[in-house]
Amino acid sequence: MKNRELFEKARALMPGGVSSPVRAFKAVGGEPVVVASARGSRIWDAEGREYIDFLMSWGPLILGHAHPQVVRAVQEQAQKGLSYGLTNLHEITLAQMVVSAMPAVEMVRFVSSGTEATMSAIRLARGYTGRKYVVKFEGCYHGHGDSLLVSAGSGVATLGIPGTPGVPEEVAKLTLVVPYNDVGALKEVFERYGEDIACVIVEPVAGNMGVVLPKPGFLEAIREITRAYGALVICDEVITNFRLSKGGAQELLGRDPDLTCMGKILGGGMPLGAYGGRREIMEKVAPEGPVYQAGTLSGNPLSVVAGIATLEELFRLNPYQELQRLTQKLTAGIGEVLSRKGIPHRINQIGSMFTVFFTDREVYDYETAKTSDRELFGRFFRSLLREGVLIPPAQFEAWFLSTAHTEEDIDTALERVDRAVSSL
Ligand code: KE4
Repeated sequence: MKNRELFEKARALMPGGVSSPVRAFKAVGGEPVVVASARGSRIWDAEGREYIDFLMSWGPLILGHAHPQVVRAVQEQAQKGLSYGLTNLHEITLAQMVVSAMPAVEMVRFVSSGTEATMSAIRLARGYTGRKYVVKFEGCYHGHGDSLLVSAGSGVATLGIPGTPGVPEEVAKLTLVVPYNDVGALKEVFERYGEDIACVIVEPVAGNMGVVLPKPGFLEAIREITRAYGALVICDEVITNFRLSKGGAQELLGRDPDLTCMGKILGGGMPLGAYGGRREIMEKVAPEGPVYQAGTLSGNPLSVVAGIATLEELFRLNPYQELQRLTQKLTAGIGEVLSRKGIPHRINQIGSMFTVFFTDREVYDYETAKTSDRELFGRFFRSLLREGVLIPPAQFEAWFLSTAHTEEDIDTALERVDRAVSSL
């Protein structure tokens, strides 16, 4: 059955034919792809067409699709049961691996998604400080929790959704939004609300307005200002945990956060999130403390063994330099093609994640990210898809490489990029 027919069936049964908005290709046009299988750096649609994959399921698959060790771990665990509803051996193993890898995390609580991690961390920060305001940065996306769908990035930005339909203004007004990388604006909001601000939540490297890097001093300023006012820093590492280094962005960029949110790579492609941080804060979480958070499938053994297998292989390989080298080869090649065609562009890259913006402006926050020519991005996306390259179907997202992407994959991808750009 063709993608189109399948998608029509999907659309009749699920809003937009998808289980998550960005998968509907609304921002880029063209026929959404229905996936049949994937392995390593490749993914196949229902029509048997093969793509080199730089979407990589939005970040979890740093070892590539269907890594044998991860698949084997899940298969073996499945024989022993899919869910117990009580603490299982593997949760203890993974909790130890997380605490050992991220010094700012002394205790951790597993949940089933990044959204659950961030919404729980916000509740914990409010419960611990007794304060109600939350500060986030424009264009950052922290999942679809009510308090965080205010001027969010990712799918909210991509679809141009105002960000708060269904979220009462009484809730939305407790979220204060400032531009990313704008220390002055952050200082102003603290001068006005400081004593009532529970926390600042930040993507230490933004991935949801496209990749945007923190300017020197930005993360330090967040730490200093929050400390001065007694507010907590929540570092949202759902994308960056184990992506940029074993200790995530905070290992590279320091600034010991009070709480850290994790997901994606943590579960190796299975549903898993976590939040953790300083023991004196985490001990406020039920049943130890009064801040309630729960979940039937939290710490699920299948997800946890997938995470353990992923991190064990990742730590054994320590592939970060090689991932950076291959990624920079790809971004340099894309830059050459676009320059040769006289197409204005900016490529923001760190480690194995990057975004191509079609603008001649430096992109350092959401406003400058929005100067990208999104109509051109849509044509670029569709042209790449025709050539057999899958990238995120949205401008305000990150492309990802994995240890399964080879030198040949990058060379082939660059040939396909050249053909795709020629037909723009
Ligand atoms: P999930 O609930 O989607 O597992 O995680 C939410 C989340 C939290 N924090 C950050 C920094 C995130 O990037 C995300 C989710 N990322 C999006 C894409 N950038 C997931 C893709 C989607 O929404 O379908």
